[in-house]
Amino acid sequence: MRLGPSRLIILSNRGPYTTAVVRRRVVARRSAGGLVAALEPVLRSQGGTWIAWDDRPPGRRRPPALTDERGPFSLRLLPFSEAAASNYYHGFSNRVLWPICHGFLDKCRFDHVFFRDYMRCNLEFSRAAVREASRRDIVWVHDYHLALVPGQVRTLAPHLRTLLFWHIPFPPAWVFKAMPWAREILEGMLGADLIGFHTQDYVRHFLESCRVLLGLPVNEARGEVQFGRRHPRIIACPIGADVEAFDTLARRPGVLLKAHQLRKSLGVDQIVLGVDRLDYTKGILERFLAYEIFLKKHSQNRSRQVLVQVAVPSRTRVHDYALLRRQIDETAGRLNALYAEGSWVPIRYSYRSISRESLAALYAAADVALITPLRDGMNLVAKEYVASHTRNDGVLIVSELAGAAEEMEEALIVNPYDLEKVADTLRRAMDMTLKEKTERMQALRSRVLSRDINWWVREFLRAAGFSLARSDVHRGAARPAGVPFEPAAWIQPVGRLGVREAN
Ligand code: ADQ
Repeated sequence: MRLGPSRLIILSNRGPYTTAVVRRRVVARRSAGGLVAALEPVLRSQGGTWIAWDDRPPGRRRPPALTDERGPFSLRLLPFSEAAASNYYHGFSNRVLWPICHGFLDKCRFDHVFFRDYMRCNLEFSRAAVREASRRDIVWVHDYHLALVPGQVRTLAPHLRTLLFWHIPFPPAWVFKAMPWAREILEGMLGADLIGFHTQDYVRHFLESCRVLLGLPVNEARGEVQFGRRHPRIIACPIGADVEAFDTLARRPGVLLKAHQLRKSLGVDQIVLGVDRLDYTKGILERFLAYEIFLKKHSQNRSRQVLVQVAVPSRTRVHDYALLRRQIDETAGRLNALYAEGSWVPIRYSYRSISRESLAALYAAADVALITPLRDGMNLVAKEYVASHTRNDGVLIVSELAGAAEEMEEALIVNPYDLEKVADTLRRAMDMTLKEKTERMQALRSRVLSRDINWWVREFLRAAGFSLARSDVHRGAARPAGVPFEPAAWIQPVGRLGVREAN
């Protein structure tokens, strides 16, 4: 079966475009994420709607939600009041579901007002989906911000086919159970016909939660839950990176030149790289401490390497994130003050979002990628690093607590809490022979390249009973993100625009 006449109704917290002021006009630009790059072409070929939260800060002359009625698909941005949005997003999404799913119970704040507004905002999404979808359409819900949507859509329009993909980990039942609304969340998710996670472990945890918390019969072998008269299917479908984009960029002369200049300006033998959203789950602080152990152990050749860490601002309004930012700043400062020699400093740390071109140049320039999250659903940076090493050089060190580790056995796998071991593994990566590096990277590349973001879209829809021709998904790294996107269709009056953060 092909997708046929079905249109796609995509729901995600953040929309696929950001807005910017160009010559006093608001112009939409495509967001940098791989998800948008993969889904946009499918939406274009099938038609449909992307529904997201209108997270632009309120302003006196705020334009109505951007919509492109003339294009092959439209965009609906849902405005919420500031208080509701804050409880839904900063509150329940980021201070309840995010920490509990990553196993950080101490970071959770179980506030009933958060859940009340989460339910309300989810209901706005659900109503918008039901308004947009015709009987034949597919509603595809993304991530933990919208866990109640599948159940709400099923109540409002039982005939609609709903799919859910959960981008973060799903914790063991005894952890999930600590959340006072665990049962409501599970029931909401079970409104979907198909639920996807990155790994088989998360599938097992979810099934276990359905059995333990809801008392439902589950069939682990078939990945099925019996929920009333329905049998929602639960599968593992690991997301891939936007490989074509990074592979293409990393071969571009301009990007290679940038990588070369970077290496020259840093003036070291080896560059170790960390790239993350600034989040406590990413283990940046622990990485710095492991690097300090490395510096102490190998004091004779210290200035031969540098750790380049780029952190993109994220959730800056949440107190824990502001605190973490300060701790990371202070630790980088302390290490640089303590271990600097002449003009050499051990850590080059920057706190900003960078373009994909610069990211590809950094990946290409780095001898070692040190990807050590304390817990991560997948981690696309690890896959992007591999996609950018077109000459099969470079060493990947990856945390065993990231979903990515399951598919990357040729990487050097570490426990990010074991700082001594991380430091020793870094030494091992630096001393690795070219032959071993090449063999490992070749194996990693063949897997990362074949299971890219387009594979993931096809695979997930196939599991839902639809098939997509390869030509229906994105081909080529065609349009770099950030280039104005069909400006004529998108120009709106100027509103007050804020600085965007990641996720
Ligand atoms: P994230 O937690 O955001 O995603 P990740 O998968 O690593 O984590 O994706 C981060 C993305 O941001 C990458 O595509 C990377 O290129 C980009 N990025 C990181 N730092 C950047 C910087 N300084 N400037 C610009 N871009 C930067 C969530 C889950 C993950 C899961 C993904 C996809 O937490 O576990 O892999 O969704 O499902």
